[in-house]
Amino acid sequence: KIIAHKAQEVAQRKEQVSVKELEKSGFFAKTNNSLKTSLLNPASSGIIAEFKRKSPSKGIINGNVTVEEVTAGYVKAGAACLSVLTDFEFFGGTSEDFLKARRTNPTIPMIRKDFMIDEYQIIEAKSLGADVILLIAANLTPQRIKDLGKLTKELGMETLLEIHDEEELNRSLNQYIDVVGVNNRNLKNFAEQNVDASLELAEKIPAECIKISESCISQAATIKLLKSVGYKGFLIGETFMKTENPAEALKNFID
Ligand code: IGP
Repeated sequence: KIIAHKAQEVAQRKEQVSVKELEKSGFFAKTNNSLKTSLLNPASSGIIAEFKRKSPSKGIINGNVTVEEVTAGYVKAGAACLSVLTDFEFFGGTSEDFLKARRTNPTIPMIRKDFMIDEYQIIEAKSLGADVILLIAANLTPQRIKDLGKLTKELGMETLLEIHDEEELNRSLNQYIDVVGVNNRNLKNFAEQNVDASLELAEKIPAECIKISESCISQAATIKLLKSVGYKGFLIGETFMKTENPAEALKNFID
């Protein structure tokens, strides 16, 4: 359902803004802020802080904060990377949100968080100043993951591959994947509220892959546990966003 909607949206956008038009963006000349490099730095907090207004499972999470204040706060508090949703239908995010966050925070790695299915969206991500794009294994064939990953690399960006289980991992890994993310929240089962998926998959992911754990992280102690099994990054949205001051909430996760 999400993918059908996204395909429609992309078709519409293509008619409104041509690839030629996108390519005029000054961000094509920007050097990439590498997520990989950031996570490999031993001094990194590893925290990938997300700006998330609403979600399909929780509804409105926070409607009272601006993307500029939250992302600037995250960076100041020590985030290793920012994740900004651009999907409007399900998460209330926009390209404008991304651009505002990018302009406010020029040097930190930024993930464009959306359901990527088409080359056009990768070029669009570049035009918005993204450093990293997300490919969700559950939504894409192995060949599409390769094609989109290759283009991402050609544009100087990095690819985060999101998986839920071993089967998705085994069929989707390829030479263009920079970081592997285990999503603890299975999109088929929004109820999941633990990091068991990350703990189970830790040893299945090849040691040379940089791995991160995504979603359902609500306590600082969980980060210690995930670090002990090899995770270098921790993607957190709701736990921060549901508070009045998301950046202040992030500080409790930094030691
Ligand atoms: C953040 P949480 O539980 O901390 O809010 O999760 C992030 O992992 C989640 O928003 C997410 C997501 C996605 C959103 C992970 N993968 C794919 C949209 C699309």
